[in-house]
Amino acid sequence: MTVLTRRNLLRATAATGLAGIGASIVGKLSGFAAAKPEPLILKTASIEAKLTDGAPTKNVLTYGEAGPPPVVRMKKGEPFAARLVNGIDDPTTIHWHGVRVPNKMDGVPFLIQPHVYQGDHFDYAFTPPDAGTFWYHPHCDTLIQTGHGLTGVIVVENPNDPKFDSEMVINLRDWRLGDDGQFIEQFRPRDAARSGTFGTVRTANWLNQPQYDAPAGGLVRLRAAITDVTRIYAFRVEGAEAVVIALDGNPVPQRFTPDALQLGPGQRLELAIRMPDEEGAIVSLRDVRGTKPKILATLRAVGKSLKRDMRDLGPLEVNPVAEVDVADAKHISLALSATAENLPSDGICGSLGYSFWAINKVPWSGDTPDPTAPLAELKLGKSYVIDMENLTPHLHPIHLHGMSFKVLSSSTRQVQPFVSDTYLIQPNEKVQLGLVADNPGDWLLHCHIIEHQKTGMTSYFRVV
Ligand SMILES: [Cu+2]
Repeated sequence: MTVLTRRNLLRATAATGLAGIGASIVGKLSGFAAAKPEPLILKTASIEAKLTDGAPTKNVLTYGEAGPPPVVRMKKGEPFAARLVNGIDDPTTIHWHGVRVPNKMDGVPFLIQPHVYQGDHFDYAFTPPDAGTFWYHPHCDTLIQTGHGLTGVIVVENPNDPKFDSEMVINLRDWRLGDDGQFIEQFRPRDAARSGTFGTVRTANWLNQPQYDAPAGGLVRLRAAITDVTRIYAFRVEGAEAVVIALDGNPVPQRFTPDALQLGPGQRLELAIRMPDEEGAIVSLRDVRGTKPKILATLRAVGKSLKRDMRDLGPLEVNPVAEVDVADAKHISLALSATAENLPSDGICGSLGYSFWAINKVPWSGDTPDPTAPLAELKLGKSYVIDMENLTPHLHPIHLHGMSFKVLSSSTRQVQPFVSDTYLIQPNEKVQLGLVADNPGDWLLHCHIIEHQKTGMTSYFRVV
């Protein structure tokens, strides 16, 4: 039996020769790349930041020199480049969550790329095929590095989008801080085995309930990303007409009012909000989940009313995601469960020292003949339907790297056929997700409650 070590895993991955770019949609688009753009420098740093009313918090991590990681802007179909420079003590990488990049740009250490150690750099370059709201974060030591701040929002612009009067980008996340405003332990095993360990301080753009100005009577495009490691939100807007126009980077087939709309870590919400006509009127974005509802951020109407109408807004352009051929699709069954095992395991890029969760009864890395084997091998260009069942009493935002899927059906609720990279599966729900395996390489599939990911709910698909 092969013993899993990080070195072995990297070697195994290199031996498959899958890291290169094949005839994928992403590859095709990036094949016509124009002039090489100047790379955006994303340098990790450990800083002090004001996150509470008390003393500044030490050992906060960011990209840049101060404040939250920048909103990274890209253009659909145009080459993008970034240089990750590692200025912190621990090794890191960048994963571009939801962006369909070539495999070698996906930022998963050991499976795909080596670690970037302190003082080193790594150049990322790709052409985003889809417009929408995405986000970026490390994919190593994820609980600590994202828990301490390394989560930024990506906006991929499309010149064909309808015109809004204002745009807001909101990065939603918590911090595990004690009364003195300093970090406390990032997780508790008993919580990791349930819905995860929650933060103690909740923020939007690293602020407690920030307020932003927006034109009275205008149309606002609000882009929110849940970059927290644990928290599931239930969104509602008060004080204005608001409709969901996109989820997880893709336009929704039918717009709807967010009425306690549940979204989990890794997911993104795009709203069109029609501001009130009266100057000074306040619109609030709320999380109404659980016993402690929270106003996340507010918008204040300013100026003379622009008198816009929600019906002025044309549709968002659909992203070029291949249509799944359901009749011809091969089915892949995935059962999400708790595991009775409680053994330390060396998962991809570190472990929390526990194993609480499993996919098809195998916690990563499980006691299988080949612990580095993929969950399934998919044929390039073929259609697949993932039949995913949640056997646990908890919700899990399951995220697939590298490819988008379409939600086909659910056993427990009416679902729109929306396109996504992250599905928040409910307890006892069975869901069918359709996809075309059009991007070659090794692609992680994992729960985005990071403690669940790190204690077994992780695996990967291989597309060849
Ligand atoms: Cu989970």
